[in-house]
Amino acid sequence: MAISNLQAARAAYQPKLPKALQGPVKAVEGAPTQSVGNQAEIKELFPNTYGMPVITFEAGEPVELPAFNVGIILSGGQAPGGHNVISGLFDGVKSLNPANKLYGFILGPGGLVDHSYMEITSELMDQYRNTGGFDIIGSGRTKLEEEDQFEKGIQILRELNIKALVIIGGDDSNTNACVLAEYYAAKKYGVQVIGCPKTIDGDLKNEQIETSFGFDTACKTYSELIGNIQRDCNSARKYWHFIKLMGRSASHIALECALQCQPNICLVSEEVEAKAMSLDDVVTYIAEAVAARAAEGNNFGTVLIPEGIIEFIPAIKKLIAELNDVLALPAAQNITSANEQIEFVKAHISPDNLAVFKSLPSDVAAQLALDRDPHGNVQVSLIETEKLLSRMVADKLAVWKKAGKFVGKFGTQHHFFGYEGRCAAPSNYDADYCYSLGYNASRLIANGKTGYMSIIKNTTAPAAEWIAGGVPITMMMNLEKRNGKMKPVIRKALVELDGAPFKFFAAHREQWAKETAYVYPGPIQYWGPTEVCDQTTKTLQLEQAK
Ligand code: FBP
Repeated sequence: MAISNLQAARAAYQPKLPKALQGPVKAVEGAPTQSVGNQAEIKELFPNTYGMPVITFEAGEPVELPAFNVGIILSGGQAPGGHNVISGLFDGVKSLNPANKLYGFILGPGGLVDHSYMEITSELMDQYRNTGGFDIIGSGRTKLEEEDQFEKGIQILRELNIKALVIIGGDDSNTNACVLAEYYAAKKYGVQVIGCPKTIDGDLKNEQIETSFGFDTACKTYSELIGNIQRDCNSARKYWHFIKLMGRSASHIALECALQCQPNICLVSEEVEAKAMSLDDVVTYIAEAVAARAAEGNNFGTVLIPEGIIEFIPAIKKLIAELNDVLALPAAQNITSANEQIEFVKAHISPDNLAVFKSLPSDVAAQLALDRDPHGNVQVSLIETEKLLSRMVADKLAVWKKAGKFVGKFGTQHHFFGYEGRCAAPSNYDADYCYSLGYNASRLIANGKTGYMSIIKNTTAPAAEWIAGGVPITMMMNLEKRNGKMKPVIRKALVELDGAPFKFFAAHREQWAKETAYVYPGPIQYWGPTEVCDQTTKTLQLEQAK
């Protein structure tokens, strides 16, 4: 396989580990835990994996373990550092006993069900150390939730003599990991299941999980691109750039990029919802900033838009909630064409929601009415909100121009950044964090744990001071409506409006809107001064400074 010089040099990088993981460990157990919501219901659904303690690893005595095999699955969207989780797990498992084997299931959870797998050998592993992407075994979005799938899984796990399965995924995939752990525990199948917190979206975080891996590198990659656009924008001074950023419902990516780049405008979906803003309010907010800059002779600027914003406009949120229920009706399951689906939706939603539905541009309305992803989420990455908003701002400015309220020009460019960052070569932070998460998972396995997520904390400190351990997945759960039914799920972390990152942004945004206060972060650096190469996200720095 041909590789770039950077990849060759990066392959030699040895990721750092927390001190506690550098030798034999002992597991220190905290107090029994409770789920974050619906405690009685979650306890009943997870009788074997509920209430377990949080675990912290400390230096311990060496123990000899018989050889065992481990399986690994990459689930959902790609995130930088996935290969390092695998290399950390590989090295951790081999350090316990060189005869241990690691098997990768191909193309996500579907590989477990279809018995599609490969052994990850040391030669194979070495080609992927510190690289971006999930291509070593591929990823997929098959949802593991049926007993039939779990039973097919156990057949291959037994055939390969696999003692533990590590599932690398976001909130939905880790919810499924927990359901699988519970099922295998209840059946006394003797297979452990461990999760790993992945997603560029940054919405899998809480008291125990500081950040999901990949968020750091993805945001740095998007910020480099936004910075480049801002330089171009400030050089030509003739365009407003509308930049949509991935992140599903949460605005963490947009907010982090705003903290790094200081654009003129950054919308935060969670704020739009809290202020009960209508689509017209959002458009007016942008148009006013455009008009104010135009009055100073600045007919250019940048607007960051979180991809999920449309879901947070209260009237549209209400519409989506009803659409989800309607699309889950048995009669909707046999629809084969998009047109039929839209007509079905129109015939079944309430008059209020129908009015909102009809008021939306037809392409956006159609998108909201079309299929959900396997976890029941609206596929917001497919909705062209950046074009929708800029079109509506242009219309408003045209009206204001006639009334003498707008004196400038409004030329636009549109961008959507998502896929560009999901497979970037991991930053030093993600390389170390991911390797530690994987290595740590091997210690959770060796300690016989199941239904836990691998966690590494204190990550704004140097890596040696990081704290390694495990959190029971049930601790993060509550009940939420999915595909029309109440389901146990890990609670998604949205941007907190009273949190330090948003407060910092809110304190500066007026100045950034008026002035041209752009910051140009430049590309991720791997070698050089620590303040350039080893900084965590601004979000994490602000959160941990409190
Ligand atoms: P995960 O939640 O699986 O980590 O995926 C994140 C994400 O990149 C979202 O930001 C985006 O909305 C979605 O995946 C796009 O999905 P797909 O890769 O299926 O197009």
